[in-house]
Amino acid sequence: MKTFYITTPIYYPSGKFHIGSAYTTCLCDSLKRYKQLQGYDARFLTGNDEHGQKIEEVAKKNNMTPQESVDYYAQLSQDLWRNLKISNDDFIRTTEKRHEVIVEDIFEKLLANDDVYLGEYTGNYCVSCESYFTKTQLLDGDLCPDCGSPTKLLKEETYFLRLGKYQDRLLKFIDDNPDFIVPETRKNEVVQFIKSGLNDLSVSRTAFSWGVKVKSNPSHVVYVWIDALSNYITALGYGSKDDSLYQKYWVNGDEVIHVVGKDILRFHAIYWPIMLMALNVPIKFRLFAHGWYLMKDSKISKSKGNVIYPEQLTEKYGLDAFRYYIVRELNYGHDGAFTPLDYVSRINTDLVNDYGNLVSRTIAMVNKYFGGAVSFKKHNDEISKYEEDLRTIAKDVFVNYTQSMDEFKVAQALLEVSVLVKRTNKLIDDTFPWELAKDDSKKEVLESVMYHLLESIRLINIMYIPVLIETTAKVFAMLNIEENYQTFNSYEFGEKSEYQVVKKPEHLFPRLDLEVEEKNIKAMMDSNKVQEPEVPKIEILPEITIDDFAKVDIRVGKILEGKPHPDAKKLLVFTIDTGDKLRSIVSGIANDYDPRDLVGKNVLVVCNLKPVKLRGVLSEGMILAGEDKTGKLYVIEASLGMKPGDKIS
Ligand code: ME8
Repeated sequence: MKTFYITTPIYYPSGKFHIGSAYTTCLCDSLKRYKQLQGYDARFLTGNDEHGQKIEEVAKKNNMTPQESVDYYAQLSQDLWRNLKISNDDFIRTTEKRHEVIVEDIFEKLLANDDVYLGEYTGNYCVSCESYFTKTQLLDGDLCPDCGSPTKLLKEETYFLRLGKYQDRLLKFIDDNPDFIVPETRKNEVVQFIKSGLNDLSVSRTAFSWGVKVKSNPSHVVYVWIDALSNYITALGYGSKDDSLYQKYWVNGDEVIHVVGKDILRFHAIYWPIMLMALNVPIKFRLFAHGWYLMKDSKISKSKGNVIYPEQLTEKYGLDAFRYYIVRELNYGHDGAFTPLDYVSRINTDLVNDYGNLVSRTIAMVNKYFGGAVSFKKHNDEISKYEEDLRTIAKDVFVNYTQSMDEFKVAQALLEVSVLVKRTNKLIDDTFPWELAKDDSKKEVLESVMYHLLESIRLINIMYIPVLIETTAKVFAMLNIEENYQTFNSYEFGEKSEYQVVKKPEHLFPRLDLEVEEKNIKAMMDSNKVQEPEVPKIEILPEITIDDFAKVDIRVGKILEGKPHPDAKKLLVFTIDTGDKLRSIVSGIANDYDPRDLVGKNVLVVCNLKPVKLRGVLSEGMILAGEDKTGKLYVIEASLGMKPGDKIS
C-alpha cells in the first residue's frame, strides 16, 4: 500500500485559534481523507510549537508558568480539532520528552559535523518572529519587516548553522525536483532569495531559557525554528529506539507533504532541507504554500474586532457548513477575505439550494412515485439523452476533481463537484418527473430518471466525503448505500443498480436568512473584540533653545467679533484686541467652533507672526489651539484675571 504523510505547521499556542489556523488544518484533513479514499495508507500530523520567548511572554501575560500556559492551549487546540472532526493520527507538542531529547541530539550532531559553530551576533531582534534582522532589512523606526513590531538591538554569543555551505546543493535540489515547492510563484520567490546569498543562520539564544537547552553548552537554548521544524520527523520516532514510523512514512514513504502558510515558507524551503542535508536525512517532502484568510484586506486582529472563531460558526451553522466554507472559499495559493455575507451566501447557494435540495427532492419523489424503491431501467425514450449527458458529465467531473485534489486545489475540486450537483438538479428540470408521473406508459422512464438522480447523488456524495463528514454519512444512510458503494473504486455510473431510500429524508442544511445571519455573525465578531491598550505615538519636534522660544511673542487677546470667512469653509475671521491694537486674525477652526460662541473670550495669540493674506483676508497673528488624536481642535483660553496684552512665556 502506498503511503502518504501530511503535516500542518505546528501552531504557536499564543491565543485561541481563529479561522486562519483552522483553514490549514481543515485543508490537510480533507487531503488526508481524499488520499485514504484513493487507497493510500495516510498519516496526518499536527501539533503545537511550545517553546521560545514569545510563548514565555504569553505565559507572563496570562499569569501562568510557561508550562501551565502551553498545557492550557494544548487542551484548547485539541478540543477544537476534535470538534472539527480532524482526523490527525498524532498531536506533537515540542515540550514533550520524545521531541526534546531528539532535538538535543540533532543539535549535537550538527555541531559534531561542524555544520553548526559558535560565534557572536549583533543585530535587531524581533521577539514576535523570533528572528534577527539586519539594518537594511528593518522598516523605518527599526520595525520588523515581517510583522511590523519594534525590534531590540541585541548582541549575543550564538551558534550558527552554515547555510552558505549548502546553497548550491539546495538550488540544484529545487531544480531537479520541480514540484518541490508549489505554487510555482512561491517557488520562484524562494529561488530568488537563495540566489541573493544565504548568510549563516543564528541557531541558539541566550536571552531566555524557555526552550531545549544545548546539551554541551546549556546556557544556550536551541533556536525555536530548529526545534519546531524537527517535529516532522521526531513525531515519527526519528533517532529514537522505535523508528518504524519514520522508516515507513519518511525514508521508505511515497509522498510527504508539508502544508504551510506563505509567511513561513522560507523556513520550510531553506532551513529545513539544509538541516536534513546536514543530518544526512533524505529530503522526502514537498511543500504546498497556501494564502491567508484576511478580513477585508487586513490581517485578522482581535483589537480590530474582526476575529471569528471556528466554534462560533460551527455551533450556529453546523460542522459541515464550516468545513465546506473554509476550504472552498480560498483559491489555490491565494489570499481571500472572510466576510459574514460570503459565509452565509456560500452555505445557502452550494449546500442548501443545490445539494440539500437535490437530496430531499429526490427522496421525496422516489417515495411518492415508487414507494421508496427503484432500480435501473433501460428505455428508448428521448429522455435518455439527458441521462446520457449526466453520465458523461459525472465521468468528466471525477477526472477534474481528482486532478484538482492531487494538486491540492481543494476549492477547485469542490467547484467541480458543484457542476455535477447543478447538472443533476437540471435533470429534474429537463424531464418534468411530475408530468411523467401522470402517464402510466411512462412509468419505466420515470423510474429511470429517479434512478439516475440517486446514482448521481451517490457519486457526488463520494466526492464530498473528504469535506462533508456528517452530511455524507447521513446521505449514504438515507439512500441505504452499502459501504462498498461509498468508494472511489465504485465511482461509476450504474455500479449500484437498486435503491431503497428512507421514507422521510432528514433535513441536511436549514435555509439561512442572509440579512439576519450576516448581522448575527457581525455580532459574534464584535463580541470578540479585545480592547488592546493603544500605544500613543507622539513625535516631539527637534530641540530648540530658550532663545528660540523667546522669539515668539504670545499675548492674551480678547475676541471682539467673529464671522465665517467669505471664501473658505474651514476658516473663521476674528477681530481681536491684543492690547497694542485691534487685529484681524484668520483661524482654521470652523469645523469645531461657531464664531459667535468665542466672542468675549480671552484667548492666546501669537502676535509677531508675519502678516499674511489667507484667501484674500488679512491675518495678523494666530490663535493658539490644541488638537486631540481625532483631529478635533480646542482653543486655549487665558486664565481668569488676565487682560488683553498680557504676555505669555
Ligand atoms: O508560524 N489565514 O505558527 P503560527 C491562513 N509555529 N493561514 C493562517 C492565518 C490566516 N489568517 N493566520 C495564520 C508558526 N495562518 C510556527 C510554525 S512549523 C515548524 C512552525 C497560518 O501559529 C500560518 O500561515 O504563527 C502558518 O502556516 C500557520 O497558521 C501557523 O502559524
